[in-house]
Amino acid sequence: MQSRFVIERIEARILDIPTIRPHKLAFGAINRQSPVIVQLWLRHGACGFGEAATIGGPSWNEESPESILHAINAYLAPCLIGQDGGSFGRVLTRMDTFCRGNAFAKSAVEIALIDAVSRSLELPAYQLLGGKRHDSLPLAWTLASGDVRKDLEEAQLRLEQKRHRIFKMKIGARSPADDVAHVSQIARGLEGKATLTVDVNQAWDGSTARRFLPQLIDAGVTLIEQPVAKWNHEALKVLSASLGSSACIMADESVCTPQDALALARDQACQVFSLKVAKHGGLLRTLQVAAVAEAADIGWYGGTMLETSIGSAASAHVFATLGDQHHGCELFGPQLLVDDIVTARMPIVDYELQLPDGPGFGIEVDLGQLERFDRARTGLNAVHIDLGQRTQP
Ligand code: MUC
Ligand code: MG
Repeated sequence: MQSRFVIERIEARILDIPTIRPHKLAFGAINRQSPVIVQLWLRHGACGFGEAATIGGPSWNEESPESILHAINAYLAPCLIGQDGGSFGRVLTRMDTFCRGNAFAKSAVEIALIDAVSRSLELPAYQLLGGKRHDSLPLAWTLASGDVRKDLEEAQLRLEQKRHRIFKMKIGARSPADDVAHVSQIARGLEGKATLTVDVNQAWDGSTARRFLPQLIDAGVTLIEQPVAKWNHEALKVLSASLGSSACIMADESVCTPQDALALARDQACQVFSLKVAKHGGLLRTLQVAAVAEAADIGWYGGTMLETSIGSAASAHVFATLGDQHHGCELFGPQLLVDDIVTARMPIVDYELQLPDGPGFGIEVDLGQLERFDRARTGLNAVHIDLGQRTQP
């Protein structure tokens, strides 16, 4: 093959990195993240890194670190070795032919490929994705300790450090009335200093959402993420129509494929999409979902699955190419982990995440750190979600 970008080798491994504190979501709590890290070598020598992270094994969606690793090792890597990696579209089609679904696994491979090709060309990856329109993006932090005092302390510190002034609260594990009380207390503590959002992670049914969302808005919340089940477009539509201009409904679990995006747009079911490279199946498919958003006058938000600096930098590169109709990003994954796997993290200046400009995703991976956290070396087991404070089941 004549191509400069023939794929020579692909390796993947699971890392286990503790979080700085328990992270509590509607469906349970985690103390550890288990990102899958991919290394992809091109025949002429360039190497790229990719990542797919999910939260609490297969409890956020169907994929788990173990299923991602298996899909890459058993199906995706073998079907790509010896292929021309310079045609990203063909690579995606080939992965789809050998393996249906498995968007997270495909995204880790595609990220590594785009890193390797842009490093070969000595270009930042955003240059291959259309060029950057943002040098930085407002960076949210998630308050998810489950404790009002601790959440407020965390928020105050981050405001003082000029790191974050958008705070997202994870709700849905307790009764809706308790959640409203928790959010109201935090809102009072941060009044006039911060923008507040909530993520219900599908925990409510339509009537609970209709009853309690107005109370959250009265408390000062302006963006409400995935209040109901991902299939429940009807409830999303009713909520979007009824909230007026005081707050926006954001789809997260509901919007994975471009077809999901089209259906939500057609139903006028939300005002914002949370874009996440992993659930869309890679950087190019994130651009496709973002194109539907722009065409339908839907805003975007730079979402996270709590990746290390590899996945976060890859996400920052694609988000930097998108338009102005955004609500900032939440690429704070590296800050939630006790340590990172790069030599230097993306800087945060005046509440904004700064896009790194070097070749590839502009970050350098520390191979020693990969060894340190490698599950194959530490022998740790799969993460099981901790049902802790949940009132059900
Ligand atoms: C989600 O559903 O948005 C992102 C940040 C966080 O705290 O949880 C996630 C997943
Ligand atoms: Mg979410």
